[in-house]
Amino acid sequence: MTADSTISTHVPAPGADYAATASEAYRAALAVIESVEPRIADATRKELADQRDSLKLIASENYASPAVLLTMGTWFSDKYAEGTVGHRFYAACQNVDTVESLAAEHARELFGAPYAYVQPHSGIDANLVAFWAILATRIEAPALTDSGVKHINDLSEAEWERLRARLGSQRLLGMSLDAGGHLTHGFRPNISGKMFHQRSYGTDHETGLIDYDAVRAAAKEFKPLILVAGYSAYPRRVNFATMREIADEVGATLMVDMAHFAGLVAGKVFTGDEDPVPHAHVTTTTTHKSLRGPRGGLVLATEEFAPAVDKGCPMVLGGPLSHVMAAKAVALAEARQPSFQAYAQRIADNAKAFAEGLLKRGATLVTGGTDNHLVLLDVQSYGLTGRQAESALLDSGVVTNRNAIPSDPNGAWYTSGIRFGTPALTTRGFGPQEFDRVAELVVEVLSNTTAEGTSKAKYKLADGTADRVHAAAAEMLAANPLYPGLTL
Ligand code: DSN
Repeated sequence: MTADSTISTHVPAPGADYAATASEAYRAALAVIESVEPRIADATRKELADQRDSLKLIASENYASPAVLLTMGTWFSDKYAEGTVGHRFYAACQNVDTVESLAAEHARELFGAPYAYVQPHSGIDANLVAFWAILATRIEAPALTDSGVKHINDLSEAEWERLRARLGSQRLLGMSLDAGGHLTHGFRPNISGKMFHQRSYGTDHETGLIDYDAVRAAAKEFKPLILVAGYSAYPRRVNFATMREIADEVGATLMVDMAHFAGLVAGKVFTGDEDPVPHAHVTTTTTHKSLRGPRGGLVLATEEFAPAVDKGCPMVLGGPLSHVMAAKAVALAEARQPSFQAYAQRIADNAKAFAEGLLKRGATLVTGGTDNHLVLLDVQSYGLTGRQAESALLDSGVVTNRNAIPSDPNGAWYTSGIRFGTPALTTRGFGPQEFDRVAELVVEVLSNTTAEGTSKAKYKLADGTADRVHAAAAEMLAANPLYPGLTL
């Protein structure tokens, strides 16, 4: 690791100051669960132990604070509240209105967005809300005006069928899966691929980077209604100002899926052209990745698209999970603290240190490095598939996920890559030095793993490797405990 004066310092994870109270709460909760279904109490305790004892490098995971986790376990879970704030299909939603309003206010303030919708249950749901809000605004609303009616129920059968056909024949341009795009960006196994005519833009074969001229050319030729930017396995930043220019040139709506890097946007690591919110018409995210909140989704929108986004439930969503919206409000309040900006900077610094640690030990990285929170390692030089590498790492206590690389010869199941992310271990307190050591351990595992025959799944890990790596990891994990002070 090269000395760098910009490298951030350790940022304590939220929760240490109320660990004793949280411990009491969890002990009481587990005792209650134990009395009804002891196997669930047991699995809950084991999950904490497993999370504490492994090097979690899954780029899409994190550790939410005890405050966020505790907020999810309340009677808000029992309340139906379909509709939106002040406009519910159920009575007695006054407290849910408070929760949803506060969560949305925190989201607007945190991201500087005109409008926020906090109901989506996941990233897929957030993207579905966004797609249908764009279709409703750009296709349905003008069709109603043309027919001289205010509501779809007032259309004739023939008009309705024509509108349905138009809604189902729109075009979407997004990043290809093997370049790091996401299944929900118009791919056939996901409903987005069945809804849209989809075309993909990839990355430059030499550099692995987005070629904006190629995106522009594809957009001009294909003329999509929606241009999607955002990724789940691209280790670089995106220029969203340029993406917006391209969208404007072809009359497309720019939708950005920032699920992976929302924490870096919230923490002001991505600013200016790299901050999607001022440039996109609609921005979607999950709340549980680098943003470090509860599992869920979120949509931000301009005034133009806000009314349609607001109809996400019952348009595509079931009743809102009010207990999770409450936890989103708590997590977003945490993310508005200055310490979150230091945390976000450290995520990026750690990813750089990890990438440098791999590169100096001879590894091959897609795009040659990283400038966000993730690193994509090409494991072909170790004679392994992604599946074999993932399994050998897991045997050694290193939790990752295999991932396709551009033009992957092993396809999307076995793959030739491993995706690593730094948000979770950064929450535990790992810094650049620890990440350099983690890189050393990863290379030790992969260098001591051999493929068995022609199998893409079977492998052999040299004797002693898993034990050595487990022991080294245990030292680092003990020095950076998960939920310090929390005892069950
Ligand atoms: N599961 C998330 C990820 O790992 O990127 C998104 O599908």
